[in-house]
Amino acid sequence: MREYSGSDIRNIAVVGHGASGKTSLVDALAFVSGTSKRHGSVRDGTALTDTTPEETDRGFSISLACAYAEWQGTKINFVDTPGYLDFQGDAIAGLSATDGALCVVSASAGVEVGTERMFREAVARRDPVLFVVSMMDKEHADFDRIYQQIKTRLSAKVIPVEIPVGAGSDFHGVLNLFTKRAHLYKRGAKTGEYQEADVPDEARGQFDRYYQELIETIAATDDSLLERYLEGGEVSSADAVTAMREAMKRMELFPLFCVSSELLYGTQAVLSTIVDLMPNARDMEELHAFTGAEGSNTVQVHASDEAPFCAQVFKTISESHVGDISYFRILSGTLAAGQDVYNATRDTAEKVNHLSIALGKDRAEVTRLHAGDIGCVAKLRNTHTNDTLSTREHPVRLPQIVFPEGQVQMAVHPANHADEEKLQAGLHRIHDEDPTFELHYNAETHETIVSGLGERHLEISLSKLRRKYGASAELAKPKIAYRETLRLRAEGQGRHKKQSGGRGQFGDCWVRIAPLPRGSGYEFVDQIVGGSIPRQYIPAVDKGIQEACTRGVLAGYPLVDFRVELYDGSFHTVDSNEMSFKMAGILAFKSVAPKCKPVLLEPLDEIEVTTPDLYMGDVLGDLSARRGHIQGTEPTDGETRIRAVVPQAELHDFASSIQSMTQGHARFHRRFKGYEEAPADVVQRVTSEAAVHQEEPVAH
Ligand SMILES: Nc1nc2c(ncn2[C@@H]2O[C@H](COP(=O)(O)OP(=O)(O)OP(=O)(O)O)[C@@H](O)[C@H]2O)c(=O)[nH]1
Ligand SMILES: [Mg+2]
Repeated sequence: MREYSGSDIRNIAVVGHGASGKTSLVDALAFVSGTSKRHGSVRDGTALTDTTPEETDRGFSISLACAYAEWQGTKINFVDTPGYLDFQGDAIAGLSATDGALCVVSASAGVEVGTERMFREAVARRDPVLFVVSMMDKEHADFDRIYQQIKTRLSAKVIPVEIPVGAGSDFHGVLNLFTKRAHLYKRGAKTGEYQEADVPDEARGQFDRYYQELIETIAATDDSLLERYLEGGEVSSADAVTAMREAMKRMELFPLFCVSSELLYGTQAVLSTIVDLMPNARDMEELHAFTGAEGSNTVQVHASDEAPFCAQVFKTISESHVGDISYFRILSGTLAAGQDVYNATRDTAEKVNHLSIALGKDRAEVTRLHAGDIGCVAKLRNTHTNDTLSTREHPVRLPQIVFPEGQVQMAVHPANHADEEKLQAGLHRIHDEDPTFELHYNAETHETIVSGLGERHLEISLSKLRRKYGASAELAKPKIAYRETLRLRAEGQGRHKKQSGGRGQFGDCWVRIAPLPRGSGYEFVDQIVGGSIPRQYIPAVDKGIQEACTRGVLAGYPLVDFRVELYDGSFHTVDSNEMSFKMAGILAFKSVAPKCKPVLLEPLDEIEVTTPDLYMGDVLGDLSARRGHIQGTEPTDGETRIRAVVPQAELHDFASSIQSMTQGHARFHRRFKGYEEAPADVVQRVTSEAAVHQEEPVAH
């Protein structure tokens, strides 16, 4: 393969709703370009960019994958992204690594919530977007209807550039409005071969209507073109293409195309259009990177071969027998096979032994890649998603990709105890591959908690864990970290005495226990005067109480926010020791705390839901049904932001219920707020559960 420099490279993310036909389109584009030798299919598990067992078994994409096509002297790098919300992290990573997006809309399903989300994401990043109506061969495929849907639901600036000839089983060609030429396919053929022809009679009416609209729309984006057009002059197709490319950069126009990836109709035209209309990799927006491993100064990064090398790793995937593969985009400079590089994010030296470009799971080795290109390298020692590779001489860190936050939390338990170590190591490896999969240990409930973008995300992450790292685990509802506190003050004695022949044990203390405001924690006050307890034993009493309060008196949850005053006691010159006074502290806590009117505290989260107004009533109702307190609502741009405080115990299935209630339109953030006294029915339930599980302590 020849070397491509940035001006001959296009980097394109393929985005859209789940099952809209992205993976099939990438396969078809790579095949008709001649880069890939076989026309694969998602249904048979042979598509170029759905390759892991998790993907081929289920028939949808889970992680991003790269492929490329060489077309008209240009290399087009595709990043196929998953459409399901649960795997949105990789769609974001895909957009971050590219300069433009193909937004795929199925001709039968139309605009869906994932289409909307990814379109808005691309526009927010100022990436030109080209819409492709896929599956034009399917029954009920209706190009006009999809065009209107995109226009009303996504952007009035969408404009058809290529229209279908026929639809459904009669779909047999595409008509380009710029060139006024049709590509007509032999009905039913799947070779991608076509005949070029003038506008066929059957499409004449449609052509005239759309042509008029296209030229007027383009002219309206460019003053000199508009003048010429209004004066009756001809707008050449070269001028129209140039004006459209400029308007696309300004987010003023979004061209619309149509294809059938299954039949390969319209696919060559999409390739040519990407070359003509999408920005080349050299024209990328200027970036600022931080200098060095620690530095906070920034330097400008240009996609120039002459500048120092730097690249961003937007994905790492570990493959059995190969190890980690890091996918990166070169932002500046060039990279040669065998080159030493420096990971400034982790301050580690790395060597690029096998420099490759990916075509699905196949990798072709190359000797050099230029600024703007996308490549991959196997077996870096300590490089993960979001790291910057640069050089020792010019170390920089690029701004990081911001991944969506976790929406669902589950506890994860090893299927058997022997797997515990493998499980922990494997979970960390999965996090390294997929930053939206996170884990932490909850010391209060003694559980490892994993979080992700949806239940399916967590389940599939565990299948990966089993296959790649041989660790079986199960997901469970996380235990709630209740706590206890006290309402009243009380006092009393703890006396430990043991005489069992030889030296005995003796410790005796008197304490007052009093509640403290929420969040104050624990205080110990030494009020001993006159040496009723010798100095050296006082910390032991404190220690005993701290140990005892990890298991509260109501339901065995840690008791917090109280003060202990140690005001009296007695000792024995021979039998007293630290151990005896620690025991006395434990006994004092056990006898006094129950007299202080213990209460149960439950953890609460602050939730911020943003939902289209249409669903606001349902969301408010759902939050109230979860014992949520609505703090306020704020309108934002056709949507409403609702803030509420909701007990964690009620939030377990919140993510899936809110998604189904709002058809995937709502987004939410959740963060820990604090503890509040639990209502009587919760206390009743928790204490009776604790009574049942008395043998399995919640906290040790
Ligand atoms: N008839 C027909 N079916 C298609 C076409 N393109 C895709 N399909 C089918 O539609 C389904 C979804 O296609 P995919 O390519 O997996 O869609 P995707 O957008 O990659 O889906 P996710 O990876 O889940 O986001 C598969 O069963 C494909 O075989 C097409 O042009 N014609
Ligand atoms: Mg896919």
